[in-house]
Amino acid sequence: MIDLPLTLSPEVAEARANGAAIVALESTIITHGMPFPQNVETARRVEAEIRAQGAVPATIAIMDRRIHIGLTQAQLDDLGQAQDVAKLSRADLAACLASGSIGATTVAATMICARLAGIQVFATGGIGGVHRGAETSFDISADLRELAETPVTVVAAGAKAILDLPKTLEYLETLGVPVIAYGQDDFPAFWSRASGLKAPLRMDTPAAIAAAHLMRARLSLPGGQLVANPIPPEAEIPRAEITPQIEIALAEAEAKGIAAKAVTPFLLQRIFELTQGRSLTSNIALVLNNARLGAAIARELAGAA
Ligand code: PSU
Ligand code: MN
Repeated sequence: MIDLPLTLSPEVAEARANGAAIVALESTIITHGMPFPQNVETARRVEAEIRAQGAVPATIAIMDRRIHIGLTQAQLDDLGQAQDVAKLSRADLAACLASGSIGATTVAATMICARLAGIQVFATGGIGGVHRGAETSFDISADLRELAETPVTVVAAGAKAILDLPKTLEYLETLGVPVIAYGQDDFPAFWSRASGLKAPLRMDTPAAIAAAHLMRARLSLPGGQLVANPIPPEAEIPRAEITPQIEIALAEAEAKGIAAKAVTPFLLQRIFELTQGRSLTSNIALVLNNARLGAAIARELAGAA
């Protein structure tokens, strides 16, 4: 057997042994996606929500040359306040583990770690995608290719409207990634329920999503599924209201020459400031909503196993 550098929390280890429902969670949203202390508070609330729904949360981060699957309260607190934590995607994961530094996992790296730990469902806020201007910058998130490679069902609120959503959908189609809108036809746009773009697939129940996940495995199709779960109506910022703030943030990023890994955190932070915190309130609501759906899908998969 290969000796993997995996450390499962006692709760996750027990759930694994019992075949119980587990939902993976990323840590970049904690270190780079939200300010302290809302980041740690949200991480705790998301874990509590998953437990309340009858599943076990597994927040993933890199510490002490190990992939930690399930963090203690103290580890979450440390991560939420630590400075200069590396943002890890597929390209950085092994180097971070080998060097012994602390790392937060993006959607791509969390999918890799979840698969290694035998976890099939992962809930987050939004995935990375094709950035606006990608035709010159070539900025396309590694999250997209990971969805094509690694068999984990990812629940997100669509892709952030800071991205080029039509190109993101085209690229996912090229990669053969199922994009499933949950309970509506429109592909959701993170802070807003509607993007004006129809998602390629629509499913209305966790059972349908779990069945499709299992069928992909039976067909030996590599890659996962993207479940795009619209933000709850009471928490959404309608597209017309958020669009001007997005445009300002994008123009600033361009003027400052922000590139590569810094783009997404910069835009999230600026939109937080420009909306006087409203984008963060929405972000928290949609992550909790995704955690609930992720737990329901994980329960279906556990029942089917
Ligand atoms: N969505 C959020 N907050 C975040 C991210 C997404 O609401 O912090 C993070 C995720 O970890 C995602 C990453 O994988 O941003 C994408 O970064 P990039 O665009 O550099 O690939
Ligand atoms: Mn990028």
